[in-house]
Amino acid sequence: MRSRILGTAFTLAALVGASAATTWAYEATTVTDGGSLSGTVKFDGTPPAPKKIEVTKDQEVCAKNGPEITDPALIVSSGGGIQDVAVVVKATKGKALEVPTEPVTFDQNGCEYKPHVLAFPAGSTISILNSDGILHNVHVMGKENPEANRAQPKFQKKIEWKVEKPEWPIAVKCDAHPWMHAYWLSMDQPYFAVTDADGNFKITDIPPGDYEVEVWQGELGKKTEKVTIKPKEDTKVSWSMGKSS
Ligand SMILES: [Cu+2]
Repeated sequence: MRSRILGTAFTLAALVGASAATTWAYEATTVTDGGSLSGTVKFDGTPPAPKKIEVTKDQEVCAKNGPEITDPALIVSSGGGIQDVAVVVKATKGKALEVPTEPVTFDQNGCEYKPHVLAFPAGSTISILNSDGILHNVHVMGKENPEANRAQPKFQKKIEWKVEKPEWPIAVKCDAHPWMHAYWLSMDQPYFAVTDADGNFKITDIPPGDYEVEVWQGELGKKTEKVTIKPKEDTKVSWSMGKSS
């Protein structure tokens, strides 16, 4: 009996030690009176015209979704909303960060990455699809996570890739098609969103309180906003970013 108790105590100590070494500051709790944060991120000033990319290779496949590829680096809707902006509430506790049981899809289609900005919980497996049937070369430029560079030949429809550590943004490039670029955001807490084509986002179940919110866009950089989340209420915001902000 005594040895069993000692054994249990030792196991617990080992687990505590292990988790202290591998987890981060975020604490999962039950959220019963959470509020939400929703709104739009708009371009400050006159929106730039979408940049067209010159396709210099594999023209027949790369043009399959249309004769031209629009550079995804900065896309502003007719209403001024910015697509692919990351909105990250800097929460230290709240609902659990749930790693998806199914892989998260990241496609290469018409020599474009879909989506341009992919946000997911740290620990997720990314399923990198090759819908083009040509050689792509996925170059994931992690700093906290290992940098990795893998050719994906035309016959290889899928590569699965686990991103263990929180880190954002992680630049992703194709070494075969220099215009292909994207970002992966591996998050250490669940209160994040990426804006849609109209610049809209919504984040739910946030514990009431005051927060800083990081707003990031690949071309425009990062800025910090402040919000107050009230119990069971939606806090609506309209933020802007520009070349100089
Ligand atoms: Cu490619």
